[in-house]
Amino acid sequence: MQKDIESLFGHLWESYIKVTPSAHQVHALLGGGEPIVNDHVAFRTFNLPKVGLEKLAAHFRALGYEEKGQYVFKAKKLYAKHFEHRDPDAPKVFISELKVEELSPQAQAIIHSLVAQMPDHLTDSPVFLYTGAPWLISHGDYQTLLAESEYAAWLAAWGYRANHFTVSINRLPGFDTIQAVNAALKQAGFVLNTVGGEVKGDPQVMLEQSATMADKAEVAFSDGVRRIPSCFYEFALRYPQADGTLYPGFVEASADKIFESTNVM
Ligand code: OOG
Ligand code: NI
Repeated sequence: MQKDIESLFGHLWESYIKVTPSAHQVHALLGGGEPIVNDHVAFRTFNLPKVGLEKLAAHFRALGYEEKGQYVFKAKKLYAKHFEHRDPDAPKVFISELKVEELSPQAQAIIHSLVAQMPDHLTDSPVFLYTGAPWLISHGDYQTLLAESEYAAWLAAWGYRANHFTVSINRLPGFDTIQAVNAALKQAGFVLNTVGGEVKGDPQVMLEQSATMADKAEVAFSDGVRRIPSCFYEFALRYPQADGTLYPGFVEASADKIFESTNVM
């Protein structure tokens, strides 16, 4: 991998494992000490000019990533794009944004007040992609957002970081099916996301996915520290297309359920 890509993903991994300690156990369990190849990482943001999807995407485009797919999640009020790099070892990148204008006036006001706390040019440097929340929020405002949009609440609390890494089962020696991966995870005590079933997708849509339920970690709210859902690990198995190459995209119906891996249990 290009040095600059490797370095960015190294930083993303560091900030992710700080709040996702079980990621180490996932690697130990599935990798058996060998390096794990990641299929993709995902980011979340608000669709406001200062922090919209394209502000994040710019840093990946600068590294040679190209925009490939677009996705709409009507009920969750989200829009997303995915990006790929010609280097097959460079993880794909999935970036979604919340359509803030579709929320209640109260939720909109909270979100605008968070983004207003950010210095204007913070997103100019790729460092913002892994420095967490560039604002302070009260636990009360977090709960107000949570009642309306779990996505908004998660983003308000955790900010900019990889929301999940994703093990590429295609590149995982020792496991041929997603069912075998899920069985190993459950045997080790992991709790899987069961929304719509443990396996999202099937060979017909050329992508099967599963995910752990997010770890919990402490957030310093303006009025005290609370433990809330942080980040999760995803597992993806891609199937070959007619031309023999693996399907490179995402599947809206499956992604819609993967989002729920940060739900409060
Ligand atoms: C992204 C959920 C979608 C996938 O692989 O379909 C996704 C998120 O939870 O932010 O990552
Ligand atoms: Ni994902």
